[in-house]
Amino acid sequence: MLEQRETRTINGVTLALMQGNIVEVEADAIVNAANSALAGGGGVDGAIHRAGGPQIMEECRKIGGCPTGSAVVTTAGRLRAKYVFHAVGPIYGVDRDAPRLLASAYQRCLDLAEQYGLQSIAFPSLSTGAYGYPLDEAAPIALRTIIAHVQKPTSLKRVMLVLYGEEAYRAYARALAALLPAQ
Ligand code: AR6
Repeated sequence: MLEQRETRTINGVTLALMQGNIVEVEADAIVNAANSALAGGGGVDGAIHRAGGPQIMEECRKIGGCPTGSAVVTTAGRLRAKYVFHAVGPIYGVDRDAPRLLASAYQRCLDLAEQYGLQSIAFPSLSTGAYGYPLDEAAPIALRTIIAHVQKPTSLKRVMLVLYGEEAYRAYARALAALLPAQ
């Protein structure tokens, strides 16, 4: 089940906090929480490749890899999206400069959305599963990066953060309330 639980409007752009499985979202681009080898894995990555089908992995193999803090583009197979942006977040406690790399992974996806002229994009909570980034530290970084981006001219009309489970949702809801009090 996918549920929209909270929204803000910034400069005409809707920022939505959703709870559920990101593969159920309909968006121009769905962001994957990938690894730098683009090798697939568990969590969001596993769910996206399972639901999207083998075409996505074929394209990942051709691309070959992606540096931490960046993202690459494939088509979206059977997902209800035009593109998958495979973003690589930092591994907490391993990668130096993790806050900057996490912000950069979100920023790169937002820049790709502009480059492709997209109206909607759905992010998972990058790095907060297998990569161990604490939700309460990651949520303000993700939200600040998105909010700052949509305060400038943009093709985007809707940016979604799809949170898996109540704990992740609450961390983002708290961070959003601190950054942008409810309207
Ligand atoms: N929809 C939305 N969010 C999800 C889903 C889903 N279907 N499944 C998990 N989450 P993770 P990372 C949440 O581990 O930390 C993979 O093996 C999850 O609860 O998917 O960036 C890759 O191949 C967590 O809050 O990504 C990489 O090797 C968040 O999504 C590595 O894990 C991110 O968890 C990437 O680790």
